[in-house]
Amino acid sequence: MITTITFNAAIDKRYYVKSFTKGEVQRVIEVENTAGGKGLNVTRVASILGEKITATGFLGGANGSFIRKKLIEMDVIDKFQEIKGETRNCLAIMDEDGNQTEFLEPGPHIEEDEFENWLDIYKELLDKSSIIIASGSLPNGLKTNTYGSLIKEARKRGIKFFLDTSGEALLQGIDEKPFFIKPNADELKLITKKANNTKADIVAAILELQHRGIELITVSLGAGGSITGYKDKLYEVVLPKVEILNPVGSGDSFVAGMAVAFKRGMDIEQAIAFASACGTANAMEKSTGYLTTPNVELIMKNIVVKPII
Ligand code: TA6
Repeated sequence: MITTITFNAAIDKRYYVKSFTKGEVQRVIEVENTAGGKGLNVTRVASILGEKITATGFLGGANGSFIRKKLIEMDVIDKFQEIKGETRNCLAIMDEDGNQTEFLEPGPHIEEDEFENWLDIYKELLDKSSIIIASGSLPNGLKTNTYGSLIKEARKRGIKFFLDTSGEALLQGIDEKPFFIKPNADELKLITKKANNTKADIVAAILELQHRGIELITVSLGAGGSITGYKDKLYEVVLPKVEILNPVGSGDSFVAGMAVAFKRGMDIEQAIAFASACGTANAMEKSTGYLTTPNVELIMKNIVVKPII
């Protein structure tokens, strides 16, 4: 079973405007509200791909109730811990030139007893999960080593832990050797404390992280594709050109695709192609953290995965 963790869930509000000018009144042409936060984007995409997902984390207030209704619609098992605080909103403003501006609220404060109650849920899910995916920022009240402590418990049970976060939470999570991470160039620089301006820099950084015990590492290069390291081999991906409608959630869709690929026993080159196709298919949709399987299949045919070493 695949379990997703979203500690800092959000209602992702997508505003489509003609043009976005600071300091002016803006009439919004189109609004879309989705169950968001990285982990819930992963949850939705993995569900569309045909997996039965258990989703956990924290939800509270009217926003939390909205998300619980969406979980029912997605046929996802809801194992979220109810909190007193209000689940946040995250705003993505898109204009007709394709520019995107995001406003990410910090989210609610998590009380100590709420986290303790959630740990009981986590312990129960450890016995049922083959893959755990934790994505996104940590809300106030959670220690920066929270992901690290969860990874430690998962590793003891041979569970593959996929971690997609940033900042101090990523740095401390890495110390506990998650199975998979997907740092972007800035996060990679934070981890290795070395420049990564060239492909050779990125290859060296990935090999260093594998040496530190992380088995699967993908460095996203945005539209330029990605470089992945697995079992002492590295692969680069050349993506087909597609019309981009909304790139928000593409990283989350990639993570969902990679986890589903490993659950289905794909070999590494198929897994990289499948995950990359999911990330690209998401960007082809106006909705955030969404894709269609026909698009994934179509893109799979046009993706090139090349071994580097
Ligand atoms: O990756 C896109 C996204 O999931 C948005 O949907 C928005 O919810 C944001 O990231 C949340 O990021 P955070 O790092 O705060 O969890």
